[in-house]
Amino acid sequence: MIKPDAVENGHIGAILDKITAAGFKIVAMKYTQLSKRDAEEFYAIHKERPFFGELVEFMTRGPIVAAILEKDNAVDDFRTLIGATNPEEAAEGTIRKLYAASIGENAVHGSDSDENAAIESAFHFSGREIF
Ligand code: FUP
Repeated sequence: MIKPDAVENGHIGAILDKITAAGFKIVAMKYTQLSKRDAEEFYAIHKERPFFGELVEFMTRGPIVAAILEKDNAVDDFRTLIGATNPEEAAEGTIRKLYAASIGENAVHGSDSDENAAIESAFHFSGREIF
Protein backbone atom coordinates (compact mmCIF):
# COMPACT_ATOMS: atom_id res chain seq x y z
CA MET A 1 0.00 0.00 0.00
CA ILE A 2 0.96 3.58 -0.60
CA LYS A 3 -0.37 5.10 2.64
CA PRO A 4 -2.47 8.28 3.09
CA ASP A 5 0.54 10.50 3.96
CA ALA A 6 2.37 9.69 0.73
CA VAL A 7 -0.82 10.15 -1.30
CA GLU A 8 -1.51 13.53 0.38
CA ASN A 9 2.05 14.66 -0.32
CA GLY A 10 1.82 13.82 -4.03
CA HIS A 11 4.28 10.91 -4.04
CA ILE A 12 2.21 8.20 -5.78
CA GLY A 13 3.99 8.59 -9.12
CA ALA A 14 7.51 8.74 -7.68
CA ILE A 15 6.90 5.69 -5.48
CA LEU A 16 5.44 3.62 -8.34
CA ASP A 17 8.41 4.66 -10.46
CA LYS A 18 10.88 3.35 -7.87
CA ILE A 19 8.90 0.12 -7.53
CA THR A 20 8.86 -0.62 -11.26
CA ALA A 21 12.50 0.53 -11.70
CA ALA A 22 13.44 -2.04 -9.03
CA GLY A 23 11.99 -4.79 -11.19
CA PHE A 24 8.58 -5.38 -9.62
CA LYS A 25 5.66 -6.17 -11.90
CA ILE A 26 2.32 -4.65 -10.86
CA VAL A 27 -0.26 -7.46 -11.20
CA ALA A 28 -3.11 -5.62 -9.43
CA MET A 29 -3.66 -2.01 -8.41
CA LYS A 30 -6.45 0.25 -7.07
CA TYR A 31 -7.01 3.71 -5.58
CA THR A 32 -9.30 3.32 -2.61
CA GLN A 33 -9.96 4.37 0.99
CA LEU A 34 -10.05 1.99 3.96
CA SER A 35 -13.01 2.12 6.34
CA LYS A 36 -12.36 1.90 10.10
CA ARG A 37 -13.44 -1.72 9.96
CA ASP A 38 -11.09 -2.45 7.04
CA ALA A 39 -8.09 -0.92 8.82
CA GLU A 40 -8.90 -2.73 12.09
CA GLU A 41 -9.05 -6.01 10.18
CA PHE A 42 -5.91 -5.37 8.14
CA TYR A 43 -3.88 -4.49 11.25
CA ALA A 44 -5.62 -6.92 13.63
CA ILE A 45 -2.22 -8.32 14.65
CA HIS A 46 -1.43 -4.94 16.28
CA LYS A 47 -4.77 -4.56 18.09
CA GLU A 48 -3.26 -4.73 21.60
CA ARG A 49 -0.44 -2.29 20.79
CA PRO A 50 -0.61 1.27 22.22
CA PHE A 51 -0.43 2.81 18.73
CA PHE A 52 -3.37 0.82 17.30
CA GLY A 53 -5.95 3.65 17.55
CA GLU A 54 -3.65 6.15 15.88
CA LEU A 55 -2.71 3.62 13.21
CA VAL A 56 -6.37 3.02 12.30
CA GLU A 57 -7.09 6.77 12.38
CA PHE A 58 -4.13 7.46 10.07
CA MET A 59 -4.81 4.63 7.62
CA THR A 60 -8.43 5.73 7.16
CA ARG A 61 -7.92 9.50 6.86
CA GLY A 62 -7.56 9.55 3.09
CA PRO A 63 -7.14 7.39 0.01
CA ILE A 64 -4.43 4.80 -0.43
CA VAL A 65 -3.05 2.88 -3.40
CA ALA A 66 -3.20 -0.89 -2.95
CA ALA A 67 -1.14 -3.08 -5.25
CA ILE A 68 0.06 -6.62 -5.66
CA LEU A 69 3.68 -6.81 -6.80
CA GLU A 70 5.40 -9.78 -8.38
CA LYS A 71 9.13 -10.51 -8.46
CA ASP A 72 11.56 -13.25 -7.42
CA ASN A 73 12.21 -12.81 -3.69
CA ALA A 74 9.55 -10.08 -3.67
CA VAL A 75 8.91 -9.86 0.10
CA ASP A 76 12.56 -9.36 1.07
CA ASP A 77 13.41 -7.19 -1.93
CA PHE A 78 10.41 -4.93 -1.33
CA ARG A 79 11.30 -4.51 2.34
CA THR A 80 14.82 -3.55 1.27
CA LEU A 81 13.39 -1.03 -1.21
CA ILE A 82 11.07 0.60 1.35
CA GLY A 83 13.53 0.64 4.27
CA ALA A 84 13.05 0.32 8.03
CA THR A 85 9.61 0.88 9.64
CA ASN A 86 11.05 3.99 11.30
CA PRO A 87 12.20 6.36 8.51
CA GLU A 88 14.91 7.72 10.81
CA GLU A 89 16.48 4.25 10.67
CA ALA A 90 15.81 3.67 6.97
CA ALA A 91 18.77 3.44 4.59
CA GLU A 92 19.55 6.31 2.18
CA GLY A 93 17.56 6.10 -1.04
CA THR A 94 14.80 3.91 0.38
CA ILE A 95 11.18 4.93 -0.11
CA ARG A 96 10.63 5.57 3.59
CA LYS A 97 13.86 7.58 3.89
CA LEU A 98 12.78 9.72 0.93
CA TYR A 99 9.06 10.10 1.56
CA ALA A 100 8.12 9.21 5.16
CA ALA A 101 7.98 11.56 8.13
CA SER A 102 7.70 9.24 11.14
CA ILE A 103 7.25 5.64 12.30
CA GLY A 104 3.50 6.19 12.45
CA GLU A 105 3.21 7.86 9.04
CA ASN A 106 5.70 5.87 7.03
CA ALA A 107 4.48 6.20 3.42
CA VAL A 108 4.22 2.54 2.43
CA HIS A 109 3.31 -0.92 3.64
CA GLY A 110 4.94 -4.14 2.51
CA SER A 111 3.92 -7.68 3.40
CA ASP A 112 6.29 -9.42 5.81
CA SER A 113 5.97 -12.99 4.43
CA ASP A 114 4.63 -14.84 1.39
CA GLU A 115 1.80 -16.14 3.56
CA ASN A 116 0.76 -12.64 4.65
CA ALA A 117 1.18 -11.37 1.08
CA ALA A 118 -1.45 -13.89 -0.04
CA ILE A 119 -3.80 -12.90 2.82
CA GLU A 120 -3.31 -9.17 2.16
CA SER A 121 -3.76 -9.63 -1.61
CA ALA A 122 -7.10 -11.34 -1.00
CA PHE A 123 -8.06 -8.54 1.42
CA HIS A 124 -7.76 -5.91 -1.33
CA PHE A 125 -8.51 -7.77 -4.58
CA SER A 126 -10.85 -10.33 -6.09
CA GLY A 127 -9.50 -12.91 -8.51
CA ARG A 128 -10.61 -11.01 -11.62
CA GLU A 129 -8.72 -7.88 -10.51
CA ILE A 130 -5.38 -9.75 -10.56
CA PHE A 131 -3.53 -9.99 -13.91
P1 FUP B 1 6.14 -2.71 8.81
O1 FUP B 1 6.07 -4.20 8.63
O2 FUP B 1 7.49 -2.14 8.50
O3 FUP B 1 5.02 -1.97 8.12
O4 FUP B 1 5.94 -2.45 10.37
P2 FUP B 1 5.01 -3.14 11.47
O5 FUP B 1 4.19 -4.25 10.92
O6 FUP B 1 5.88 -3.41 12.66
O7 FUP B 1 4.05 -1.93 11.85
C1 FUP B 1 2.91 -1.67 11.07
C2 FUP B 1 2.54 -0.24 11.25
O8 FUP B 1 2.26 0.05 12.60
C3 FUP B 1 3.66 0.73 10.88
F1 FUP B 1 3.75 0.89 9.55
C4 FUP B 1 3.25 1.95 11.63
C5 FUP B 1 2.65 1.40 12.89
N1 FUP B 1 3.60 1.43 14.02
C6 FUP B 1 3.59 2.53 14.84
O9 FUP B 1 2.83 3.47 14.63
N2 FUP B 1 4.46 2.54 15.91
C7 FUP B 1 5.34 1.52 16.15
O10 FUP B 1 6.10 1.60 17.14
C8 FUP B 1 5.34 0.41 15.29
C9 FUP B 1 4.46 0.39 14.23
